[in-house]
Amino acid sequence: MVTVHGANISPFVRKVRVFLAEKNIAYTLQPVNPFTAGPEYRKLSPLGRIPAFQDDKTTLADSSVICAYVERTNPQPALYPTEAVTYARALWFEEYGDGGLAPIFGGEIFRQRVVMPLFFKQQGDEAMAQKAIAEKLPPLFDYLEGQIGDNAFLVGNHLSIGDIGVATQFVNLRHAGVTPDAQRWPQLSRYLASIHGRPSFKAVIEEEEAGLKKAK
Ligand SMILES: N[C@@H](CCC(=O)N[C@@H](CS)C(=O)NCC(=O)O)C(=O)O
Repeated sequence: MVTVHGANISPFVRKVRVFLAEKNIAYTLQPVNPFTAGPEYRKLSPLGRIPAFQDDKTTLADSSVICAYVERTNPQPALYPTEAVTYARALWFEEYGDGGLAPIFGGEIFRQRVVMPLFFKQQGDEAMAQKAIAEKLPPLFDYLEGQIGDNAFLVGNHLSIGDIGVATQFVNLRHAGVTPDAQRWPQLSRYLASIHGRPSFKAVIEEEEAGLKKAK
């Protein structure tokens, strides 16, 4: 039996949940708030972050580690390309999401507009969010627009960890009321609608939207 530990609005928890859903692997989501979790949780996740993962063989932390492990234990359908260049490109897009998009989408926008008011009952820094939206998002969107072109996926002809790693970050942006302008970024908008429309993403997005609505 597989258990994922974490909160559903985390982009990294979502990355693992979508990955498991695409692999058709059943799991239980064990709720963990990383900001209030006690020292016991560090036995699962030594840095105290979410997600953590358990199956009958091991315990793991970090969404990238978890996904890479699940690919080895459950190779089909393949979510990492096998050829060297496309494999590296898929890893690059995963990192673009984790290291490039997350600090801005998460820290500067989602945290200010959603986490602070809903979960900390404090006013977020709306000026920070506005500045990030105006100045930091356009170059990130421009890059993705150029990389996607008229393709269905970022790498090759199949969904990969690169798509999951990028698209999961856009869910947090969407929760914060921001979506790329379809006039200015038509390919990115089309691409996101398609990836977020997959059953794997759709299910978690609907669950999260219901939870956020309830928390308001
Ligand atoms: N590289 C990690 C990042 C995970 C991460 O930063 N999770 C956040 C929530 S979205 C967290 O646990 N933050 C609490 C903390 O850093 O103490 C992964 O991919 O799993």
